[in-house]
Order: sequence, then C-alpha cells, then structure tokens
Amino acid sequence: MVLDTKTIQKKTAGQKAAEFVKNGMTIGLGSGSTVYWMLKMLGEQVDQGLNIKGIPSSLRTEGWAKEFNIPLTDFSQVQRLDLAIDGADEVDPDFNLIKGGGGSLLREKLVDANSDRLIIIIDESKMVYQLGKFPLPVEVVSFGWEVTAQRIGDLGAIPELRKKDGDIFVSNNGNYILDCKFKQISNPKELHNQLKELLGVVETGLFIGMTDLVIVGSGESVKIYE
Ligand code: ABF
Repeated sequence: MVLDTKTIQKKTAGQKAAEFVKNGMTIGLGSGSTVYWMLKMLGEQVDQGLNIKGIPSSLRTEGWAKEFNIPLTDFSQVQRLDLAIDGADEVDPDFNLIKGGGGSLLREKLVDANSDRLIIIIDESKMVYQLGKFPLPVEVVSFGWEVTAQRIGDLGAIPELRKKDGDIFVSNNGNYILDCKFKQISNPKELHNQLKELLGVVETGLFIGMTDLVIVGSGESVKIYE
C-alpha cells in the first residue's frame, strides 16, 4: 500500500516515539491515527519481549492495543504512568495543544495528566504559531447543552454541536462535544479557565503546560523539540 505524505509523517513520528518506551514502564496510550503507528510498533516490541503495560485513552485505542497484543491495565491498578504518548490537533511554540478532534479529550487528559512525561506525536501540519484555526473541542454534559453552548458563545466563540453520520456524536463518557470556533486563541490558559467555570462544561481540548517533548514527522525522518 502506498502511503500519502501526511500518513508517512504520522508513521515516522509514531515509530520514533516507541523508542522512548523502556522495559517495565506503564504507558499512557493516546488516541488518533498517529498513535496507531506507535501502537503497531509497540506491539512488535512486545512480541520481541518488551515488558510493558498500557492504559488506553479511548475505546478505539483499546481495540488497537488488543489487536497488537499490548498488555493493558487501568487506574484501579496503577496510580501513576511513566510515560504517555499522544497525538494532537494543533501545537503552538509553547507546547500548548488543542486536542479532541477524535472526541476522546477527557480520557486523554486524564491519562496524559497522570503521567510523569508526555510525548506528543504529530505530522508537520499540526505545528502552528497560534492556536485556534482548528475549532476547539469542548466536552459538555448533554442535558442543557444548548444553554452551555450559548454561554460559550458569550466568550466569543461560534460553537457547533458535533455530529457523526447525521447523529449527535456521543463521547466515550456519554457527553456531547461542542466544536468552538474562536477568532483567535491568544491566551490559551485564560480561555481554558473561563470555559471550565461554565456550568455544563466537563473539559476543554486545551492541554496547557503538560507536554515535555514533541516529535514531528518530517519526510521519512523526524524533528524532535523539547
Ligand atoms: C487524538 O487524536 C486527539 O486528541 C486528536 O484530535 C487526534 C490526533 O490526530 P491524528 O489522528 O492526526 O493523530 O490524539
């Protein structure tokens, strides 16, 4: 199968990230198509004897991890992860992220925040000077989502209820996602705090001050930023 340029970048970044996984580690397994390649590589390393456990950040990731024979655990067994590896929709020069394009932002944040180290893996298109071109996913309680959307609108956004195949998209946690288009996000931390204060908001796709290392697929190689 011939892979397009973006897919090659995702694959290269994902495979590189797997090199950071060491024997005995408990790993946070992020979500998305770049993470898929990391999981595939990890599966090969597990076949060769690598002893790790992973906590998946979405049902889709859980399915892939099982397909690749990666042993899984959960937060009833493990309080702290050694390393989390996750994708992103946008990354700014300060390593602030927009995540949640795949709809798993809450579980991703729980996994990423409870890890000693977070590596973000992306293709080149995800690097931006300022966050906000990608509509910010905000997970909200389904009850009264219309009112919550109005309050988010008061902050300067145009929120759109996420749908999939014509139906309302429901997250792995039973919530809705509002994709919020802001003119610009000049202060991600402040915006995150303002959104979190709104009743009905469960979590935002802004991941601030969490990332330690960014691996960007570039051609057949990678660029690493830390
Ligand atoms: C998850 O997957 C999400 O937070 C993000 O939306 C997406 C990353 O995109 P990709 O599929 O391009 O890796 O990490």
